[in-house]
Amino acid sequence: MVNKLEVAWTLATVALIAGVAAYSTVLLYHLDALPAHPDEYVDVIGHQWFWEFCYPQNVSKVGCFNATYDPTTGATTGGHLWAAPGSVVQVNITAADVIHSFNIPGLGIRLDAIPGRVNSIAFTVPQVAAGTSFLIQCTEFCGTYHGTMRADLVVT
Ligand SMILES: [Cu+2]
Repeated sequence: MVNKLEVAWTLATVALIAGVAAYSTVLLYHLDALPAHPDEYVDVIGHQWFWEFCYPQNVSKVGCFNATYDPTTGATTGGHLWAAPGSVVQVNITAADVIHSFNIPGLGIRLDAIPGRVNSIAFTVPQVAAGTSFLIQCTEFCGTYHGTMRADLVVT
């Protein structure tokens, strides 16, 4: 004999799980969606052991820039990921040699840099004063000098 209460709580559980699954699927789709017209495209290439930033569509920053981190002074020189406050930036991330991971902890951005593949993510630069910088750190162990694979997102 079928207990009506058992049928009811089974159906309620199935409905609850189906609802959470549907909501999560839609949310994940929107989280991965890239903006149609970001303000800036930046190609990010991970190397052992530095980050390279290229600005393919920015006439004022043509070319590629390597970030050089000096662990004795803690300073990063050379190239930066430059972006204007409030701008929407799409970064297209790859690697030249081994797997790296592009991470901006201050903005909650993290995406793997994989040779032969381009991973893209977009974010909005916070409305902060010009000159403010956010640490960029490789978070995938990539060899001897992985710990020095740092750069800065510099708000211009
Ligand atoms: Cu690394």
